[in-house]
Amino acid sequence: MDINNYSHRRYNILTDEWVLVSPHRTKRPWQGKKDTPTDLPKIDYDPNCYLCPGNTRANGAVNPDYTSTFVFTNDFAALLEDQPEEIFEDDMLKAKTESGICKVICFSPNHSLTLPLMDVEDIAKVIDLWKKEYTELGSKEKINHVQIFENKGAIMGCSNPHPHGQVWAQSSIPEIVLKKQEQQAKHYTKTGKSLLGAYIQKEISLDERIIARNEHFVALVPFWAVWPYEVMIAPIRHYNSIKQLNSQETLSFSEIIKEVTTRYDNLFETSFPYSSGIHQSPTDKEHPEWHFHMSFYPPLLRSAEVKKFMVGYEMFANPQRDITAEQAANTLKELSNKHYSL
Ligand code: H2U
Repeated sequence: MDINNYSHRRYNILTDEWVLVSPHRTKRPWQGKKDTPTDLPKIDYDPNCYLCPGNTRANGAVNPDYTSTFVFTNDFAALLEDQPEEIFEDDMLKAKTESGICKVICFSPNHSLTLPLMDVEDIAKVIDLWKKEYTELGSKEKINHVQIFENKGAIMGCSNPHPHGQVWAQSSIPEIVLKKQEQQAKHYTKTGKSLLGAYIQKEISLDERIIARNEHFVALVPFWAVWPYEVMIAPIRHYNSIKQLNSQETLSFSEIIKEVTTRYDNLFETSFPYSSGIHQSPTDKEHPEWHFHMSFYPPLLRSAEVKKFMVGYEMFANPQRDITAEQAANTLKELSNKHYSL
């Protein structure tokens, strides 16, 4: 039976959630909103950019003349360090204080670059900084989880095209991470093996959704993908966190990030927007069940101007997609690995 001949639901083994898939809807006409496509910034240095080297940030702090990566504590942090541990409870009203540290990471001093346009060695330096922040923040007494992420493109709420990402470290383990932890722990307790590791082996044997692969990593459109061109990058070996990557594996991670983001840009010949994030072991204790992975959630659907909206049924009931994960994987796989602008 070809499941794609039917409207159907697919199960996400990592979150224990379902996505509704409607392959027959891909032909429906579109007369809705068009966004202006994102153009690549053309200047290496912007005197008005608060992330460029030597410039003054919104709160008056001055960036150093950095030549590689640069990290600083977010001047408008969503989480504050060392909050008192207080619980507020009034019948059914409940709240708790939450301590945390938010940082901004500049990937490069060059304002005009994005990950697909950076050298593999320079992306590796970003990964090394992610490792350092994960390790240092995670070792703090009040920090139990470190979320690394990037918002790319104005359409994703990114405030500035200068290549950068963020790190939010906090005392609680966030909801989505907890769901993934529970599913992985169930499998690990039963089999002594990684749930994601088993899934990756299945995907390698089927070869229907894999878009890139190297010695240490695979990149694939997950069977249960929600966003049209959602991609997951995962190490083939069962690593709980990015901390375990040696220098060769870090380069492999860097290569596959460059490959995925290059294919993304080539899809609609635009600087492809997305939110990406790394899910990995929380830092409260050892988590042998965790298999780290990096997910990319891009909003674009059928051109640089037409994005998918998570509205209506998706807001009230369940995520839904039209093009199948296999169609998306085929499209991404067939694109060139050389950036369209070069
Ligand atoms: P985006 O990645 O979503 O663009 O966010 C950039 C972050 O940079 C944002 O969280 C911070 C904002 O608080 N920021 C500073 O810390 N200093 C500044 O001078 C401007 C922006």
